[in-house]
Amino acid sequence: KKMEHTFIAIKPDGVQRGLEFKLVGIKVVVPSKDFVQKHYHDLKERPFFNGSCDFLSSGPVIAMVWEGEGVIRYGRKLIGATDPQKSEPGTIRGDLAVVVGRNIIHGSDGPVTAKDEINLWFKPQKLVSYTNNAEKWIYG
Ligand code: YYY
Ligand code: MG
Repeated sequence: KKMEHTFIAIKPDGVQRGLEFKLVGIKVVVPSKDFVQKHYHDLKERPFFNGSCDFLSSGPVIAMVWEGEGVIRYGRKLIGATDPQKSEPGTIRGDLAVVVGRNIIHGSDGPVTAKDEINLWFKPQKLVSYTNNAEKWIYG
């Protein structure tokens, strides 16, 4: 089979018109076990720590930084409860995952972890800073 690759880019008009929240960083990586142990360091005493680290380092991860008022809390709301069995329909985990050990997506749980996780996953110069022209309509 001849596999192809294509390059897709959201152009500036799509970026400016698209979303409530702003994507300011994105990359695809296969993180090492050592790296994800840092990511999950708060959980190192928990029985599922090793399994969660094995899983998160088992393949490509799409890592993103989103920006906006309330984005940490809203992100968690969109993602749903840790256990997909307890996530509401309409949430990402509620709709797309079944068990806690394969719950499809991560989101920082508060401002301190968000800052630490962004620092761990992204070099500051890899994040962009720009003004969305719709901001005055979104934020008033
Ligand atoms: O922030 P969140 O991902 O919703 O849950 P955490 O309590 O931070 O746990 C991180 C990760 O660990 C979770 O997404 C799946 C896994 N895990 C587990 O396998 N079993 C548990 N009882 C709790 C968490
Ligand atoms: Mg967490």
